[in-house]
Order: sequence, then C-alpha cells, then structure tokens
Amino acid sequence: MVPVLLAAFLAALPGPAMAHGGLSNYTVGETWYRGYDPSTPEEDQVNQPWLIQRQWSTIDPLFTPLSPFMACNDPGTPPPSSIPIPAGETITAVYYYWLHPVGPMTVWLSRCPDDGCNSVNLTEAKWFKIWEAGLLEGTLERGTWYQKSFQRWDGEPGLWPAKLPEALGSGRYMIRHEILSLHVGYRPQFYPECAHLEVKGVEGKGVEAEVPAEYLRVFPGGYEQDDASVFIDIYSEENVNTTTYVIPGGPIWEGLGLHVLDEKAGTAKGEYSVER
Ligand SMILES: [Cu+2]
Repeated sequence: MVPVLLAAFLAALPGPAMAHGGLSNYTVGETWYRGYDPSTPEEDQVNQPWLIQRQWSTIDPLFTPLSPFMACNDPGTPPPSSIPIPAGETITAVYYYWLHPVGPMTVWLSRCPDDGCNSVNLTEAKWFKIWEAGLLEGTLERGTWYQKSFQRWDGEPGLWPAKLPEALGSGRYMIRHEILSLHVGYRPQFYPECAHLEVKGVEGKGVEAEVPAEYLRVFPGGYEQDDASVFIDIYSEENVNTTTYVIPGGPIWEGLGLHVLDEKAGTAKGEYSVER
C-alpha cells in the first residue's frame, strides 16, 4: 500500500479541456490514494503497487444501463492494491473538472470472497447501495441536484464524501461510485468507477449476513431497461412542474447502521491537503 502525497497528484492532473469526466482518486482521512487516469499511459499504471482503482479507459460515459461494463467501467481490470479503511469511516471520491449538473449520484459496495476481489466476475457481483443523492429542491430542470453542488468550473476538485456503514463485516470489498447524468433527454450517461477496499469492521461476519437479498443488485441488470428515472427528458412539457425524482437502484438498507444524507460535498481548500 503506497499512499501518494497531494503534490504528486497535482503534477499529474489532466487538463481542464475535457467534456466528460471520472473519479480520479480517493482520500481517507488525510491519505490520498491514487486511481487510474485514462490520460496517462496504461503501462505506467496497471501493475503499479499504488493502484487501488479498477482501470477505466476513457472519460466518456456508458450510454446504456445494459452495457457489460456497467459495474466498473471499461475494461474494469482489477488493481494490485486496495484502500485500508475501518467500517464507519468516510471515504471521499475526488473528481476533477466535473461539469454536469443533473442526475443522481450513488455509492455501492460489493463484498468479495476472502481471497480478494481480483477473481470476481464483475457481471455477477452483487452490490448494495450505501449512499445516494438526487434532486435536492425545485423542479427537475431548474431545481438543484446534488450533482450541481458538486460541479466545479475552476479546476478545483469536486469532493464526494460517503461514510461506510458502521456494522460492516471485516473483509474485502469493491466500492462503486456512479454518477448518472441526465442533461440530454432520453440519453442517460453513466459514469461508474470502482476501487478495492480492505475493511476492518465486525469480525467473523460472513457475506450472507451483510444485506438482505432484495437490496442486492447486479450490473448490468440493476436498473430496469425502461426505468422512468433513467430514461427521462427533464425538459419535457410533462416534467415542467415535477419536483420529485426517484433515484434508481432501490432503497438503501439501513440495517448496517448507516445514516444517509448527513454529508454534503466538501470544498477543496485545505480540508484534505496533506501539506498544510
Ligand atoms: Cu460528459
């Protein structure tokens, strides 16, 4: 496990000219963990001991929830390392130049076998949602989505903190952050990225004990092909006065001691710097 200092990231940041985006890296406390960067040569990253994120080859989105890469993006190749984190701790996902304002954001976990996450067949992995945020106030088109509060035009990172459940069992997990952008009618854009976690939590708690089956989803398949929250035109006449939005993927199960929506996107300045 090789935590990378902030300075090393700043040297390797992609330029602001990108239209789409993705999850660059993660912080836990004051430690930064470096993710994959599609704008850096693959051979400089894939087998590096610092890599804790599954590989994603482009900042472009997936345009259908039926994509075989819905779980962990394309190609989703597993990393050599994982992020050590206690149950109940907050992990912050770091995005650069995130510009889209509309659509839900969700965080999911999948428990891996005891020998780790590398052998997991991603299209069979079972995920449970631990965090979500959608429309905060107002109408679909003119209201405020959490995603908008996360949008940054100044090149500063957008920070997305999410707390792991307190009663999570010890073991290996994948964490999946998904942004769904809905700014084009009936043309959803999915931006999933996954990292590997080594969670220190409740000892001896097996995979089956974690979450009831009805809360588990598999990707692709986790969203219905005709899900009205996915295939939606926020600008349509029928939605002019719509002030509610159901986040796809089903509810969060709070049986793991999770209290949702008590955290807002952080600001970049100072909070996470290791060089104060
Ligand atoms: Cu985009």
